[in-house]
Amino acid sequence: MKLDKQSIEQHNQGLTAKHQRALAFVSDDIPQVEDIIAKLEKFQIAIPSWALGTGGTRFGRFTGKGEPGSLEQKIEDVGLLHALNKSSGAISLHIPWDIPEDANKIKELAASHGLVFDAVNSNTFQDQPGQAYSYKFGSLHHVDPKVRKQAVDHNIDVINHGIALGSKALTVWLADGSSFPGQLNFREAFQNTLESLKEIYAHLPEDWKLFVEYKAFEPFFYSTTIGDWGQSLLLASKLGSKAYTLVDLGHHLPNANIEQIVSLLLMEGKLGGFHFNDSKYADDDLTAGSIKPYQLFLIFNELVDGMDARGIDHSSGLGWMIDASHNLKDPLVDLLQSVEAIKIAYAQALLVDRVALKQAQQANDVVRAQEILQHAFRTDVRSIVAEARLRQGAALNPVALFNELDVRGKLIAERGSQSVATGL
Ligand code: LRH
Ligand code: MN
Ligand code: MN
Repeated sequence: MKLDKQSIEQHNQGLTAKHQRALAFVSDDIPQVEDIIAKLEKFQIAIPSWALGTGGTRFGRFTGKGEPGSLEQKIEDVGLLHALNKSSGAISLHIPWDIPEDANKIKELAASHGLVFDAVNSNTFQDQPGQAYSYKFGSLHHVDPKVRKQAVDHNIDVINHGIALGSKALTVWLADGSSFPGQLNFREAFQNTLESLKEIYAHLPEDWKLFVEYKAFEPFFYSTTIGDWGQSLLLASKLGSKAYTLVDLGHHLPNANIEQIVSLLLMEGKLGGFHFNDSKYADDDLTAGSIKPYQLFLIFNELVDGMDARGIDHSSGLGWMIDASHNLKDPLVDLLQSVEAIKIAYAQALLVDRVALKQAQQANDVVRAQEILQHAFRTDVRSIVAEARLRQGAALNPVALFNELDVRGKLIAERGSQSVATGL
């Protein structure tokens, strides 16, 4: 299904008066509001192909209906999101979960929804049917060179799929690690990973990037071979100028100061991009901004502080993506909420009075510095984000319109009510 312009316009008309009141009220105190709206209009956040169906925990999956069963339907879903918010104009594929059989056809279909292809993701954390060697004990770090070669070849294959689709980056996330002390030699595992990544790096086209994603633990519980930003940065630095560290917000040990990590990676020119999600405990993969919105704001505060002159949209070269899992909410609604939370955090970060903050820092005026940040964070910028959407022809309230139009009901009518994820 596709959303027609008329339904969006009709929805917007119904909300215009209320929206204008809220916008006028907040804009009164924000002289640079037009600049903020222009920046929000440009900002796009990619949707991963694996987030469109029901996710789960290792204890179960609860079925969703009308979920996409093919790559074509996943593209259709991202197209719906993009029509509703005009901020989800890219899709990120996980291979082999989503193999584009006919790249040109898939590209054309995506383009018909206004979508491009973001980073491609390799998968050496699961065994695939017919695969010669198992990844039970790791992939790029494996003690057996034959396993490493299989994993390297898979990554090269993923790059080739990405080239055909017009992607410009490969994201490598490894489950490689150990669950018991003594199980592996840390240095050898790291060296093997580096050597394997070098082989993959050698196949990157000139204008591509390699994102090295880190994760503190899980699926292994004693060590992860790329366990934190230091290890990722070490690899990225040794690999070369096309390699960067990717920050997944859920991949840190509890209470890590992610905004500080972001600021230093940015300073070093090694920040590749983000996988946005939120968590209370670890890799909970919850809706962005649902648990720690202040942290999300502080991350954007560092981004704006470090690179606002360049602008932080896609032209900055950073990868912006959601990486969440949906077990309770409709995945499409959840993704709309995540995109909204990210844009709110960005808008709030643009409000920070940087001159005053600098002065407060220079004067060690702790109270003033806190006031400045919290003033921005506590400003209700929702109407500013909505105005950016309105100007792009998207919905003033995407979640409300999704429900008004019964989008899920229509998808169920089209695709059937059997869950693709569980067959129930
Ligand atoms: C690992 C991860 C990584 C994978 C995705 C499915 O926890 O965040 O980015 O590619 O989940
Ligand atoms: Mn991730
Ligand atoms: Mn994760």
